[in-house]
Amino acid sequence: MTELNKIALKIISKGKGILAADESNGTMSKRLGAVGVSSTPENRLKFREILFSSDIMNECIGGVILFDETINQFTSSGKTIPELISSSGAVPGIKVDTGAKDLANSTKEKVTEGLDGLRERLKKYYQLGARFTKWRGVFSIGNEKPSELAIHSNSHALARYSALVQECGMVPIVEPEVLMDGDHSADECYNKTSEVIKKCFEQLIFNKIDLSGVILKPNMILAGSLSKNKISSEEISHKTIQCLKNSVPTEVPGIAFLSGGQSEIEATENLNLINKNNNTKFIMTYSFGRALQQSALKKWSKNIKDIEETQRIFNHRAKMCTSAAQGKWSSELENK
Ligand code: 5MM
Repeated sequence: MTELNKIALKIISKGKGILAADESNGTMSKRLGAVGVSSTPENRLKFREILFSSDIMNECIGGVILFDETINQFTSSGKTIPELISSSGAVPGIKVDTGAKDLANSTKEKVTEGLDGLRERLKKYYQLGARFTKWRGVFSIGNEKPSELAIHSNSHALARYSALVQECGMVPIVEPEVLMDGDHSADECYNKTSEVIKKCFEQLIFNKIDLSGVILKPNMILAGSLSKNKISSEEISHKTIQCLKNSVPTEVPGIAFLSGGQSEIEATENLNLINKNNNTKFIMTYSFGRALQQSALKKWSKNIKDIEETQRIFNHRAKMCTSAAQGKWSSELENK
């Protein structure tokens, strides 16, 4: 077992999942603005510190993805944020891409940037305590999209990123997100997601990546958010498993899904069925942002001094997601 494989397994084994708290300041300002809290570095830290110091971290959260601002901040008692996360038994991680920018010669498609100077930034993050990283390529479906150009450009970047991350002794999370925006069918999502994931692994293999030290963070296979032909959770689980079985090399230890705009319950129920029906060797868990934080953020915004109630809500959500990562979730458990 390689060191990288050990780190990957520590993050995703035993029903543990990943808390994606790597919202850039722009996204975090939208999230905080939507609940009427001003987006200052202090407020962003306050909310995140409440989550990272929750009781449930030890039982459910194997890794936390941070944004550059947060990995450099200190807790109220003077610890660094990576120290706080490590003290709960979770692995600190860091988002290292610098965002999705317009892809030249495409029709409004995106390419994720951040390769320039990455080797040096990675060394700094390693010293700060990070042991895994994240890079997100984003694709939309519709009007000949995603184009071959967008798929090629983003998978090439994901592979070059992964090589640099492994060189620095960290596990890369490879996140090719096919967005659910649009009126496409679940089958279109299946076809496009398969094409994107296959291309990513083709590039990862070409770049000699140790696949046992990689975590894939994909979308689930869903009909577009505006589609009139939604499919059931049971169908979502079968299509998602099939897609991954056909496109992910077996050396990859695990898959940690993004929630992508699904509600907390939808994302949990779908993950649960994916695990119940999982006939692969991949660990299937979560790397949720919104589906772990939404309710806690809403509650916190009502009274930002009420740490206990915010943590109670976050603890419950994380527990539900971990039950789902073991195929043990039920709606009764949700409402207990
Ligand atoms: C937490 O949000 C991340 C994106 O932040 P920026 O868009 O500000 O860079 C995002 O990559 C996230 O990690 C994944 O999309 C998963 O989050 P969701 O909310 O889809 O589960």
